[in-house]
Amino acid sequence: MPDPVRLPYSQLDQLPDRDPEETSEWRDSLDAVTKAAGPHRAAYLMRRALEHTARTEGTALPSLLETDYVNTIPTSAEPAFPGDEAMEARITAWNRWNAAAMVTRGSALGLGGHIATFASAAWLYETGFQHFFRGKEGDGSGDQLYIQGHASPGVYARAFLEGRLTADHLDRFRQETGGEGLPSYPHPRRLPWLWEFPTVSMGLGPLSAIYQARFNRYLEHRGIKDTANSHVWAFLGDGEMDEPESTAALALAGREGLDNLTFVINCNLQRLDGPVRPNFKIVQELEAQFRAAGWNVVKSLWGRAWDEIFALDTDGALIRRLGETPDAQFQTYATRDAAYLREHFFGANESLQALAAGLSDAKLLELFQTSRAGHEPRKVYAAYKAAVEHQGAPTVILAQTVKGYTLGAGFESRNANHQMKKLTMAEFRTMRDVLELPIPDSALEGDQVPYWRPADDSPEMVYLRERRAALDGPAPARKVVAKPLPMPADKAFDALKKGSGSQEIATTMAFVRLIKDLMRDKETGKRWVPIVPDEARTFGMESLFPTAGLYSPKGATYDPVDRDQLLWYKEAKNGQILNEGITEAGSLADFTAAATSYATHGEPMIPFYIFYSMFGWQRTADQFWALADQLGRGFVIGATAGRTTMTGEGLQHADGHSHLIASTNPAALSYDPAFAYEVAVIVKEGLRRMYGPEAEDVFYYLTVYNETKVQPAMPEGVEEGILKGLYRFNEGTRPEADSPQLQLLASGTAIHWALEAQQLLAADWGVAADVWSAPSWTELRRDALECDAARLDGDDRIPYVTRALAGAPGPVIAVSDWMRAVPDQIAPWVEQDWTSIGTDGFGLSDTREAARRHFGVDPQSVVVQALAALARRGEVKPEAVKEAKERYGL
Ligand SMILES: Cc1ncc(C[n+]2csc(CCOP(=O)(O)OP(=O)(O)O)c2C)c(N)n1
Ligand SMILES: [Mg+2]
Repeated sequence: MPDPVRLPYSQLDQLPDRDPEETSEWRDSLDAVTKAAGPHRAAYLMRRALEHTARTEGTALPSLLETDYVNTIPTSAEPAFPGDEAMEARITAWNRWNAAAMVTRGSALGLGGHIATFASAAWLYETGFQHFFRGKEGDGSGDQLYIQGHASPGVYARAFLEGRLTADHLDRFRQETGGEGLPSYPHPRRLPWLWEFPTVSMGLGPLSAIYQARFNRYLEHRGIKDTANSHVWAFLGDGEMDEPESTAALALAGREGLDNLTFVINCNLQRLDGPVRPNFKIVQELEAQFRAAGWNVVKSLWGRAWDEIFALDTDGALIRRLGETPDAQFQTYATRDAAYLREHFFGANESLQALAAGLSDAKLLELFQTSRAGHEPRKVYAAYKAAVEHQGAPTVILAQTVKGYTLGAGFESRNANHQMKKLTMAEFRTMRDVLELPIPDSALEGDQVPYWRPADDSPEMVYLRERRAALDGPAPARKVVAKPLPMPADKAFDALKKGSGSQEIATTMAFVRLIKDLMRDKETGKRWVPIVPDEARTFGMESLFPTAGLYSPKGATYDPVDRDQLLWYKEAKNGQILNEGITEAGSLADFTAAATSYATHGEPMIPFYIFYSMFGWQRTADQFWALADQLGRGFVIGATAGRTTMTGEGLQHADGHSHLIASTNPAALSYDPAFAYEVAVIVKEGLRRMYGPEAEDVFYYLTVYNETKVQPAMPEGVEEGILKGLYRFNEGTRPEADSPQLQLLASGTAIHWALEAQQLLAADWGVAADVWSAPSWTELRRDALECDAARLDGDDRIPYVTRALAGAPGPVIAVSDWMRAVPDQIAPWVEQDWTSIGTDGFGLSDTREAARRHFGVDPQSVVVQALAALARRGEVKPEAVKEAKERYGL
């Protein structure tokens, strides 16, 4: 059977042809046009017909996904340019110069940097700085700028002109260890007064920008802050668009009509190694993708030099040729002479040959080498204005540029230019001439190229300052206005500290109950931002639906299926819960926006993002890294944690390692609480450390389990131990005065295996074991590392873990539902004999008991390991291990 989808559309159309004669008349007239005036004319008429029909009321036609390879806004439709173009050209030229100079000067030390990216994008940034980007001195929020990482030298150069940085700073580009250095890329953690958003791990910027724009709406709809004036600008490379994260949330932005968001994609057609789409057209591909996702697309491709030849293109031959030329060919054209252009581009047909015959060689070179819309402030301004004024959809500007523009023939359009880190003095002299900078030859004779800045009272500097003042001060800028949150009342925490009586509850449930209570707090309740990627029911959070509501900018435009039930799925415009659907990356982007709202908007929010622990750190560790760079604060909850605790889900669900990944992130404080009261103590301390008067730039990672257990009441005096990561939960009793003794350390749900092993050891082997809860192996290790470092400086601090265990008799056995490397983190500072057991290897699906036996972490296996440790010390007889194995069937 032939593939039915390949049939002509006329045969697939579900609407019957009511008048085949009329249909064929239409077809015939199109044929006639094609014959008489060519296919381009026929296509033109079709487009006009589509447009006309779409405008007729009641006719829904799909819009075209691709337009011609020309500017969306023709010169005739450009708005008046409100700036002084010559003045701005001089300022841009300084920035180009200083950016290239700072990288070149640093390259002498072998430090590296990038020149070609900013060179191609200079006007894209400058037009924003002069006319659009709002600083924070107005409403405290301003615009949010996601700057392309490799363009940062240009942003530093501008900050230098503005007087925010000195020449000394520029000379400390990429030399951060001595203080006052400038980080290679936008890193808020390294330069927190300037950078707001880390972008250089490509793909994360665009994803974050979309969720930032959405979070701005959330803050507004929830009545927390009016963010209507904030615009999110994301500057991206065309190569960067290949990262899956770059396009992952386009549909969300389109669906929610985020007209407070603009993507500016610098389409220089090159990435690091070579062309982005050698045989294809990246601009056209992106146009179709963005349009399909509901975005407003503005293509800014050609400079004004092209206008006069477009006017000569009466039969559309030029537009067709532009449309069929692959990107890598354009790159080549930009480096060839006029004869090559006449032969290869215009030689394609007579029409084009005739067109080129009327053009000078100089004109041809101008067209192909430099005339790009992204190099012309009027065209960039027109695109930006269209973007900020467009309503109901986000805008993407596809700006065509030449990579390395103004850096001379050695750079422009060259495949290797991304990694070229310096200009020779001769190249600087040429650049000076091209940019018409008043730098005397004498200044370009030494071996170091100088920075250059006009006098403070020069018209350029006055203009620059006036423009920034009109736009609410400098940008990018990060500002933290201290606004500590009051601590919620103890009641909510106390409920957990009392224990669950005879009721069995999982730590996940305990956590959810706690948060539910905290969300009722009068002062801070509304600041909680619950985030969950479609697993709320799994974690028992559906009880939050009707009370907190699920955020939806449209509210609910339908009659909910479960409206008559208690726990109905209540969507609301002011809903508090962000349920993103199945996207951990999107949820973490949400979290990042909420976790940094204290700085971005001066409004501290308390996000908690709860996920299947396996799909958090493992999938999105790099985003957690960016979150830490961005100084985010909040609670991250890995639920259904542990390799063996979730029954039956198996290899790809069974997380036995996220704590190890989390331990690699210096801003993440990781905890694996065993009991509900530990959760309460940790969350309370988290609120104090992240939202109190001396707020720290950290976030918390807690793992919670779905195994129901009786939760004990909190013993006296254990709070410090919980927070530091270790405390003795109970002591074993020695049946005889000389019974062997040992220490069982456990975290998370493994505490219950240790407690059972404690009983077996006493009953079956006459061994007394103390049981310790270790809520944070990672924090214990960090403390120990700090102590080691302090010791080198003569400060004899003893690690907490060593002190806590000091004098505890017998060997130490550590057990958890994580791989051994997690508890092994503390082994060097434990003076006793050390054994760890854990769940190394791939998970599998089975009952909890069977899985634990398989990994050798169930209570009986703990007993065997304990006996082995004692046997090694001669404290039990050597045969005890074998006997125990037989007795327990291991
Ligand atoms: C996730 C990630 N992978 C790789 C890189 C290394 N890298 C930096 S820039 C670059 C090429 C960028 O090309 P494009 O996005 O087109 O930017 P352009 O400089 O051309 O504007 C690469 C591969 C990175 N920074 N991040
Ligand atoms: Mg590129």
